[in-house]
Amino acid sequence: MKLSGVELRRVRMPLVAPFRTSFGTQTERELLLLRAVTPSGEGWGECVTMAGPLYSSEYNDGAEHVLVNHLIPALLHSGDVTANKVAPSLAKFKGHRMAKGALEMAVLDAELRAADRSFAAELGSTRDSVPCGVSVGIMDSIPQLLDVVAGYLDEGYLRIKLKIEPGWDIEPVRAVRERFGDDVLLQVDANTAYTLGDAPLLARLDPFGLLLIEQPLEEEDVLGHAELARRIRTPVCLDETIVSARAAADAIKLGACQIVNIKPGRVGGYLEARRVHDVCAAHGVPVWCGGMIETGLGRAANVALASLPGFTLPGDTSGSDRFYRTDITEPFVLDAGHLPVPAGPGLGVAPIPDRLEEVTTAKRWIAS
Ligand code: OSB
Ligand code: MG
Repeated sequence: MKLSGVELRRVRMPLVAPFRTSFGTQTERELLLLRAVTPSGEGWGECVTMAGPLYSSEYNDGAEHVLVNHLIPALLHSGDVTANKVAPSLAKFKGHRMAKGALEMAVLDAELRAADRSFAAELGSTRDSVPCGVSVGIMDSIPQLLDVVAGYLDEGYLRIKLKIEPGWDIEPVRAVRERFGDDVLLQVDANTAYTLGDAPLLARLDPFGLLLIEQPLEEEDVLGHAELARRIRTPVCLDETIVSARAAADAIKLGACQIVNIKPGRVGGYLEARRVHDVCAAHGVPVWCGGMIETGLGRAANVALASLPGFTLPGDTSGSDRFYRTDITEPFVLDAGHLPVPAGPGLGVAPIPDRLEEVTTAKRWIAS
């Protein structure tokens, strides 16, 4: 497949409500979209970086810079392009996995659309719908949290994830358990907000029967997570630490995690995400699909990935209306706690042109 060029768009979309995590509060989603253009059609990629380097070291302006000045030119000069060749063609550039993943996604979408084949079929899907969870931000008060959780349970979400940080951990978990009971699938996500010295505090979550605690310690602290996993009963799940299939294999071998959150952008794309799935499956480690507040484009691909057999826990694959009043694609709508796996060619969804123009703040075209 010849790559004629890539259009890069900056997009800004308001969130339905502020989303607060241990690393900050977001009221809007600023993101990069890529459109890979080939003689046989086009494909869409979504970059999961955010405005600032708070979740990981990557961020929008950095991703745009490396895409425009390094990654896209290298791909344009690499001859015929296939999705499988994107990562090897870009391997000499260190890091920037989210930017690389977005470019690979755009090429993969173009390739699959041209071949009339879906992301799900290509990745190895074994289901036509996936069970969905929802990520609940840090709130100003416990009553407010309980109202928000009640709303999501009414909507049919099958699993609740509470964002936690020091000072907002034991009490919100206790309150949700007391109000909604022990049968609710419940887990927490710290986004690196704790240290190993907090092990006695985190052990106080043990009685609440959580599915998992996600990324309690900093990204590089693999041995710290292994030690923490020995000191608490809640299973440890890693998010930020797992930047590749190799990182997953190492973390599992060192006892740093019993469960893995797979986010395609964080590991450099959907093809590496499948390899993370395969490594975890080979070790009997359950995985689930994380989210990065994606538009319908990234959400479509995430739902496809989440339909692989090793995804045995509900993911952060919520409906479009969890974050957006109006999405740029047809919205993903929950049906009895599940989302349908798109079956059409490529992502199975595409931006609605007028809607995309409304949220686009800048556009540039990169060709050789
Ligand atoms: O750590 O999982 C995370 C959102 C942005 C950055 C990091 C995370 C999250 C979420 C929301 O928890 C996931 C989603 O529903 O998109
Ligand atoms: Mg997380």
